[in-house]
Amino acid sequence: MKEQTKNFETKCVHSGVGEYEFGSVVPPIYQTSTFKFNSAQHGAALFAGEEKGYIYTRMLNPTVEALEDSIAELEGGYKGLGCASGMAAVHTVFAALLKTGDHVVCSAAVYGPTTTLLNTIMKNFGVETTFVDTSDLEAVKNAIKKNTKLFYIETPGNPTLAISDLAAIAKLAHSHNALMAVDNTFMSPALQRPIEFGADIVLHSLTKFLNGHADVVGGVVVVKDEAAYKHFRKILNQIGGVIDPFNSFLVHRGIKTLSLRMERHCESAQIVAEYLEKHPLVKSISFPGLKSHPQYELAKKQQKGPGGMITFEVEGGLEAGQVLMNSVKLCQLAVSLGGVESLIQHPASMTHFSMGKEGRVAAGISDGLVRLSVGIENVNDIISDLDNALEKVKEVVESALAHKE
Ligand code: LCS
Repeated sequence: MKEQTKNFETKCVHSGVGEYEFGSVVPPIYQTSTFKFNSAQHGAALFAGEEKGYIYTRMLNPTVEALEDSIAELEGGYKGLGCASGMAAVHTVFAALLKTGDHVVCSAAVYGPTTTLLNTIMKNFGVETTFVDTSDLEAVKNAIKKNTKLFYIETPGNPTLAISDLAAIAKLAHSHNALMAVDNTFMSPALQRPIEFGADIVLHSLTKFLNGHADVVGGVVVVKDEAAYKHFRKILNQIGGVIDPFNSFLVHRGIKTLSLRMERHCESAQIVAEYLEKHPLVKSISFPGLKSHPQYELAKKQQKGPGGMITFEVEGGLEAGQVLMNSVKLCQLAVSLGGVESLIQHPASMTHFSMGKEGRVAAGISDGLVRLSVGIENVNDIISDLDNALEKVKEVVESALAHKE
């Protein structure tokens, strides 16, 4: 019989799910730190890698592995490695691929702590980084050095939503014997599968769209072959930043609705972005589904949808932006993103504060920028919330103008 190839929506429901005791339909939670050996010889054989089996949860756990297999299948990779957080995943990638004397080309617009990790801990270990606008291919080419070993790309970038050409950068990386790692957090595999464009490594903060319910912190690294998997597993085992079984179970559960949620995130964010773009108090807006986005065409080529993230600036700069964030009621004023609830936050003073002003200016993150993660509530409710808050902004802007006169 021919094996049936599954479509993505079907994979979301079934990937990583096997056969279990008592006919359990979902993977059981193996909430154990360690696993009994049948004999001393069995234990020795497991440690020597001569037999397959579980030893100790930091090394591998069945509930964690079910999640890892699920994400690897969704991304089209060989295997996943579950990490304690998105930052643990970022660190695992750097620790596995870089050594003293190596150079990294990194997107300027990345999650703030990723920049800080490269600029502090990795720098202390003798790794040098050039941050460039990776949506500009010439800038990427100019940043390459003899010792460039890794191209670290976030697309769409956090928070500017600048989009980088994955296929072109992968080609560039490989022609320089370097690897390309892609942080796919903002898209999820439902909207973008970087391995299809040549990426060697894909990583995620599971905290966001993959889990989707704002109740877990986690991360994952997906690799393409067995050799890479063995190397990364060894590194992660040493670093120890692994996800635990219960959180793995929750994320795996969240993934079942990933394609449905992403459809709604994209559809609603498109409507919200079109509303904001027309609003007289919105000075600028970045959303990959708007024709005004500089990489609108590229987004259509490599993404299956625009995503659920919008960044915009209101007239009146930071002060007006703060009025907006203090006035919304449905949208929660909180960092993080990708959950069912709409969240709003201020990158310069929150998620990207650690980069410092200079880093933010170089990455195109102005003080007035506001970031919105559009949830799956009724879109009309999200728009009325923003509309009411923008009315408050109008009062502030008008009173500031009156004071000037
Ligand atoms: N990569 C991206 C693109 C992220 O947005 C984040 C977190 C991380 C990695 C790190 O993941 P974590 O360790 O938090 O699971 N981004 C956040 C944000 O924009 N607001 O709060 C967290």
